[in-house]
Amino acid sequence: MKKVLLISANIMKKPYPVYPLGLDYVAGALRAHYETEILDMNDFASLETLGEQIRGYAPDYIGLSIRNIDNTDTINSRGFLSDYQDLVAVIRQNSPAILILGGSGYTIFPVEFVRALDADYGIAGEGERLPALLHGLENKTDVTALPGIVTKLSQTVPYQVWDGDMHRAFEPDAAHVKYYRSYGGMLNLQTKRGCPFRCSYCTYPHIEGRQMRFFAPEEMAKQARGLQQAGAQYIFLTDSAFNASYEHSLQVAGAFKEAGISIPWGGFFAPTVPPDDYYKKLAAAGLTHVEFGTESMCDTMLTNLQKPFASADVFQAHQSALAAGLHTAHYFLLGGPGENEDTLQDTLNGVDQLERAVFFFFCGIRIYPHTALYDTALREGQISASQNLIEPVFYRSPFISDIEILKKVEAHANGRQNWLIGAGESKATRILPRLYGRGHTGPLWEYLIS
Ligand code: B12
Ligand code: SF4
Repeated sequence: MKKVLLISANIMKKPYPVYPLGLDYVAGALRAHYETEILDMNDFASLETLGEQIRGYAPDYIGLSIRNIDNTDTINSRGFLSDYQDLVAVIRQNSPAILILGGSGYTIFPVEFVRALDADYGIAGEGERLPALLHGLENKTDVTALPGIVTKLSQTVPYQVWDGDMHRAFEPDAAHVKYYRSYGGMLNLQTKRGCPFRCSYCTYPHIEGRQMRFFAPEEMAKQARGLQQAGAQYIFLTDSAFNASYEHSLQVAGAFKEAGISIPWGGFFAPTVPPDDYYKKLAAAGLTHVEFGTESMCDTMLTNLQKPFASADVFQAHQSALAAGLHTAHYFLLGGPGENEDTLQDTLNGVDQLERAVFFFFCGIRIYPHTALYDTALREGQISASQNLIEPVFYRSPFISDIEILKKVEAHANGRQNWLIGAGESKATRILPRLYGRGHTGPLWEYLIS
């Protein structure tokens, strides 16, 4: 059997290290025909140790997973391209294997990354296509005819969501699983792919597709049990918006309850008006943390950002989550098209009315290709069509600067510790390692709610 080494390149540890779930799916797709191993850069002290591991395994192919491109923070913006270039240099020094890129971040800039990292191939979108690429290479067929395949000569990428089987290969004894167990104990799980909404700045529908593809609730409960037995202390559901289907999310919660999942879990939610007792039912099945992608409390801005709800809906969703006894957080994206002093003030006033929650404020919205915001920025001359956006570029509202937004939010927050501005890195850096060190588990932002 030929050998595939799958490497997760992500070493970002904030807000906490993230288990490389995508590679479990890639390994699941390869398992029948290839010997496969996963190496996680979070679990390596140095690039030298990585070199030794690569030589020892002697793979025929190396799949490199690129999750993050940058930290998406206007205040302390940091891109990771040069780190990935260093990593690829070590891979190339230690192996003649064919190098293939993939991952969620990669999918946003597939052609740019293959060139910048001098990789042999890339797969934009789902890695379940990797076996088809490898078969094609082995049988010397034209692999560029496959959807999502990128070479150094590609100009554009024919993209299509995967409609075949999807299997997660989770190895409870793998070295990297131990790493996450020892650092916060958080593992993750995906209950569906795709987001049907059209928020103007968001890459998720491009990465995962617009049509929701659901995993069977019983299969999800089985996976959750596997994670629990492997020592997970908390499960993050990585769905773009877990409640994008109220029906399916309730079925998943029901299956968790039935399967006796006893560890807490959480995920991203859209603050749309929930059906009666929705959050109570989820809480009864173990949901503890709700992270709302709220973005603004001003209706004009919610419309401009093409959000599928209004500020009145946010209040209802919030109250309903609180009534269910859940820890609640809201994320805000400030500085989008049309943001000005008044819209910002509306948001700040609205946030004041959301009790007992944590608020994460991002000032300035990252511009990504394949989004409506990209088209707006292009029209307004903020970017050019030929511009490479791997190095982060943020949308600037013509009516208020990021600095003014930041100052206004900071003044309004007035030191309240549940208002995290920017990526909230300094507060998180101070607090999180201490809490994890004392054996606390999960996302832990609830400790900021006074
Ligand atoms: C869930 C999530 C989070 C959660 C993770 C919680 C957890 N414990 O898992 C939280 C909230 C913590 C989070 C944090 C951050 N996130 Co985030 N997150 C996501 C999200 C929504 C899903 C990722 C996921 O797990 N998907 C499910 C798995 C199954 O899919 P996958 O990993 O994409 O893998 C598939 C394919 O990509 C492919 N594939 C993957 N690897 C490989 C390798 C090869 C060789 C091949 C061929 C294919 C392949 O095949 C897989 C199966 O189909 C994505 C957006 C999205 N919809 O993808 C953003 C996303 C990854 N996040 C992003 C960012 C920026 C961040 C933060 C930096 C934000 C911040 N400033 O704090 C942090 C970084 C955290 C860290 N330590 O790394 C960006 C990355 C792009 C960028 N600009 O860098 C994304 C893409 C969102 C966006 N803005 O576009 N995130
Ligand atoms: S912001 Fe959330 S709800 Fe909107 S398109 Fe993105 S994932 Fe979907």
